[in-house]
Amino acid sequence: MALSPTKTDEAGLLVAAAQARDIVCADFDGDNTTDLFVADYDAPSLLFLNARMGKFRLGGSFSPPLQKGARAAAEADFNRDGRPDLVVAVGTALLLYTNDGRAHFAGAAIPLPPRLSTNGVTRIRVFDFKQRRLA
Ligand SMILES: [Ca+2]
Ligand SMILES: [Ca+2]
Repeated sequence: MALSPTKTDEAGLLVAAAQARDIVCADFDGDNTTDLFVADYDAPSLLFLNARMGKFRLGGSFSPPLQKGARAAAEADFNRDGRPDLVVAVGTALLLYTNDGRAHFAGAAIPLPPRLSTNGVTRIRVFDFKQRRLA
């Protein structure tokens, strides 16, 4: 099924995100609906909160604010508080945004080994190497 610009606009998803590099789905605001995080390269990344009935609205807050240059993103409950968090690769940095459960995120940089900090991260996959459930 082709996605028409009209339907995309009706859903609230028609935005200038020409260089979207990754999309992460999770219930970031705790309302039992799936939200969308779009990691964008040419513009700051965006969080679309599910407004139900096939509609989304921009939402959430990020500190530090989202920047352009995102190359990849992933979701998991990194701090094991039951709320989905985000990790975003921006330029040569990797930022962990912990979620308060209402789509308010506090970010902290994750130090990268020199090889990765030179080339940047272009893909993120989450795996629990200690066999504890993350997501
Ligand atoms: Ca939601
Ligand atoms: Ca969490």
